[in-house]
Amino acid sequence: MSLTLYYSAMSTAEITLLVLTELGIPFETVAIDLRKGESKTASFLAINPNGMVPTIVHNGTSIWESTAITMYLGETFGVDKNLYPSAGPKRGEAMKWIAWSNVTFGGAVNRLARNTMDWVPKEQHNAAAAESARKSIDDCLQILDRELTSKDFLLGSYTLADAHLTSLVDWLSFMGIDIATYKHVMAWRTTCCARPAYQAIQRKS
Ligand SMILES: N[C@@H](CCC(=O)N[C@@H](CS)C(=O)NCC(=O)O)C(=O)O
Repeated sequence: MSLTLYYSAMSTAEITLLVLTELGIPFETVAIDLRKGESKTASFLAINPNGMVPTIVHNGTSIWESTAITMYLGETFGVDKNLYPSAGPKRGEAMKWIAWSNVTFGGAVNRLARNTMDWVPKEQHNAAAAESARKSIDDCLQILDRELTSKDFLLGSYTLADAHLTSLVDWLSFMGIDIATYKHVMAWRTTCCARPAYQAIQRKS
């Protein structure tokens, strides 16, 4: 079996690193320095024409998009380890949360970042767009908080859907957004971050 993760620190690839670490399967890491343009070289574009991390190559097949990667790794390696549901409604729930993490929640976080953060030139910032993104993030956190009122994890027990979302929720702290008022989200995040896989990644970076 050969499995390679094309990775850059402090990027969406952190999600896949956490998922792979939770699964405890052997993989190789190839560091891609985004600032040096290594995601846009001909050799990397041949693996992912979008020029983005994360990308994995599993036994010669290239898979990109972090959501697809989490679902693929989950169904391939996670079912026996109770980290991903077998095919059926529970798997549908896992897929729902993984897609929501990037599209609805991650989309709002991205809009806020683009309209407030230093890496985007100030003249491109739009205060109304930033405000609307803040409102969307708040809506998402309320949905998540309600979901976690009656259970410890998204599907009841810990799965890769929790790993995927934990990694994205980390972005909020980088952006100075306090989640302390969402008590259930806070408790969930604390438990997820205490897991050995999450801790192992923090020690490496
Ligand atoms: N939708 C993609 C987004 C991945 C993405 O935005 N990756 C960024 C890093 S966070 C990237 O590789 N950018 C390429 C570059 O900056 O050259 C996913 O979820 O995998």
